[in-house]
Amino acid sequence: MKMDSRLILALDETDVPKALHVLDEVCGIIDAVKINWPLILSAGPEIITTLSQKADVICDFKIADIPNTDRLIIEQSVKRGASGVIVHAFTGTDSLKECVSAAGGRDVFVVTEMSHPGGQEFTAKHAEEFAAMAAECGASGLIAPATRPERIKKIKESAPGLLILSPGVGAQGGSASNAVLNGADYVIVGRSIYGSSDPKDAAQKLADEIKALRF
Ligand code: 3DU
Repeated sequence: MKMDSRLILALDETDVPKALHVLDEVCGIIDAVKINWPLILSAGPEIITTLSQKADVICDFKIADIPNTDRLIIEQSVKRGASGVIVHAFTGTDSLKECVSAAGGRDVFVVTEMSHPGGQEFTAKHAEEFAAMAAECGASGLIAPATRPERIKKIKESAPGLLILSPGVGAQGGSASNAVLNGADYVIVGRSIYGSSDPKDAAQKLADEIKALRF
């Protein structure tokens, strides 16, 4: 995945023509597009291939199963054009190792502490362990909450060298700058871009905000 704007679009728009239009508008700005069940269930899995012709696609299926099922899901995602997948860590080391193996060099990003308030009830208690396990299993990176930027820093310390992708910017209340200043390598933004009346302008403003931090 390129590291240019450090912006990843979460394309949870379920109106398929609108989703395609949004991606066309912003694909020159974003580094990748992340898709989740809402768009897959609306458009069908062919959408992975369609989008992969325009941008790197990260399939956010939050895979959390036994190793064999994890492998089957990842193989199908990769076959359709995914360049990365998002998986849960609570399933344990064997599942996570199988995810990395099945991805065959594509990126595996591991959820640590989730960004919504409920993320503090369970995921926060194990986030550092999840991060260390992700590093041990050969994952590419971690998902850590832009809504709690101080936690990004802590989670990153548990797995130095792994990429940090942070959702929770905008609609969930987090700030792109705070996330990046606390260690996020990329921010993941959905509604603030695809729900905007001018998605291109919204994406450009976020890209400019991140660029102004001067790396
Ligand atoms: O809140 P937004 O509309 O910017 O979308 C955020 C996206 O990131 C959405 O697809 C959601 O499922 C995903 N995500 C989180 O928001 C928080 C997490 O901890 C993990 C994934």
